[in-house]
Amino acid sequence: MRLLLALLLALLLALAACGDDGGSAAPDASLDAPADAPADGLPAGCDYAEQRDATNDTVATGTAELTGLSVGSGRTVICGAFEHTHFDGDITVDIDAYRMTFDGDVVIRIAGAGAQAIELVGVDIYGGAAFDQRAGAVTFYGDHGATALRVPAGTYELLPFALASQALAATVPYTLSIERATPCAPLTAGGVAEANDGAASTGNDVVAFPSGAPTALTASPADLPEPTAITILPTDRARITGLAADVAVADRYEDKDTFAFATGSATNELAVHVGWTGAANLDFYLFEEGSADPVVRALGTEAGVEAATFSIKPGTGYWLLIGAKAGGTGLPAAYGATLCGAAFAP
Ligand SMILES: [Ca+2]
Ligand SMILES: [Ca+2]
Ligand SMILES: [Ca+2]
Ligand SMILES: [Ca+2]
Repeated sequence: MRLLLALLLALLLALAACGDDGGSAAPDASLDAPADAPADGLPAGCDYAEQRDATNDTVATGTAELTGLSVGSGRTVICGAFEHTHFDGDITVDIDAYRMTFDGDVVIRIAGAGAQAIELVGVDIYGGAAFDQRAGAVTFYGDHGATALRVPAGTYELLPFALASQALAATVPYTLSIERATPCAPLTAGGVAEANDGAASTGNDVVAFPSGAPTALTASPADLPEPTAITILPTDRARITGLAADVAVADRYEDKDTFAFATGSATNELAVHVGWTGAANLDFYLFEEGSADPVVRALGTEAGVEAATFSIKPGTGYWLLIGAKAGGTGLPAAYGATLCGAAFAP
């Protein structure tokens, strides 16, 4: 009996060791395979490969592929493709859905050579018992797409999508990857302080947010972004501070503060954390320098923090705009923003 128990324990330990491997969850993997070898038949670098493209669109009538994957210690990779053969005549090129489990802080990314040429590529993430509660989203921008999620442990569906006004000329393979996040730890001192907002708090507004209309450059020629002189390298953290003033405006935001910065030649991801105290609702937007069309919108309603992780273009000038939502309380509010650069090999 004791021998039987020992054998059972050894078997359980072996199974547990397999479960630690960054995501090789194929149930048919043989027990004596090396811990990080891909399961039988999978392409190199893939922990799961798309199996039934024609029936995995849950936005239509399909069902998610049950990958059996969970987030492990490394990067878990799902390999799929945006098929060029089933454009729906409207805007849908291909939508695929994959079910997997994760917990806590994760980063979800999508990459694929050729995906940048498709009009809109991203990933929607759904949780809840019926997988109908949106837990997050990725937008492909630059050379990949990324987002950081903080979610309860559970099972989620990831839906990579490609949308365009016409069919693709050729199928575009993609990798959808999930790994544990390294949070952008907020800096609490120093940095570049807002300096040019003026008595009316409009000196650095730059972008207007008219109700019911798209964002636009302000009509005033007198406002300019704050020149932070920050160039974010992949390992950099930088801090910006300012004051969201209590001003009356006919706009969706009261005080808007815009800060110019640039990315280094190897920086293709950025995490931004904005923190403040009190009841104000601050949001932030990211614009390519000179444009009023946002590439990132961080519009959460959590008290005292607004944070997002996203892909970004290397060697590019950007504007970070921090705005105080109109109609709330808690202004003026002093804020600190921390920018954390990163490099991801797509
Ligand atoms: Ca599909
Ligand atoms: Ca597909
Ligand atoms: Ca200000
Ligand atoms: Ca301002």
